[in-house]
Amino acid sequence: MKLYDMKQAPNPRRLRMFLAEKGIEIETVQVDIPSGENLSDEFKAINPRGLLPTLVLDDGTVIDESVAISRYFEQTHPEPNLMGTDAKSMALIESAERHMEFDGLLSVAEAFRNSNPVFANRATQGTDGVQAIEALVERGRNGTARFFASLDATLAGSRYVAGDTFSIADITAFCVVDFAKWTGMRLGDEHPNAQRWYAEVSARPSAQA
Ligand SMILES: N[C@@H](CCC(=O)N[C@@H](CS)C(=O)NCC(=O)O)C(=O)O
Repeated sequence: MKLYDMKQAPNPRRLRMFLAEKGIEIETVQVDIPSGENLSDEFKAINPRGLLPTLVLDDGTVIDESVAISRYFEQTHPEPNLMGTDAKSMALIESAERHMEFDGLLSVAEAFRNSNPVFANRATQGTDGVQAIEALVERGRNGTARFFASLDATLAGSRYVAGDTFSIADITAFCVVDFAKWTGMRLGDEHPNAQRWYAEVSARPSAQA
């Protein structure tokens, strides 16, 4: 089994955190996104979408999408549970995870991709020749600010993002908050609940993965 990874990138990071929580160690191959290694013929022969993380099983099966790969490992290594144990908790965790991804990760990515000169001609992940659009930087930053506010509101009522139990939704949210720093955006004094949660998640060994 082999995991194609990039140490600094947010989606591979959330998968590494997930694996670290479960104590799973697998061989990783670093693929350099800024230099375009993920767009090379060699990598696209493995994953034509050019995206990380990508997992290749021993039988040659290729799985991409961090949540799908996480689902695979949730099945093979059920403990500790990170994706729910029954119909209700599984649905609530998946709902929260999607909120973190669609409201948070996509907003930060929009601000980041359209402002970083490295990606001026690669504004869409996994492709070449897509021009950045300056107006999307502000839209992404506004979305990030809304995400911070809603994360804080969620965490006013619960210890973790999807209730009382640490889950994949916390991993996504945590990686989004750190990714936002690349755009100069951070949780502030107006987000005390998110700050309390962030300090707690930062102290988990998996935060170093
Ligand atoms: N929805 C995908 C997103 C994967 C993704 O966008 N990965 C980024 C790294 S964070 C990537 O591979 N970017 C390649 C590029 O920028 O060309 C997932 O959850 O795995």
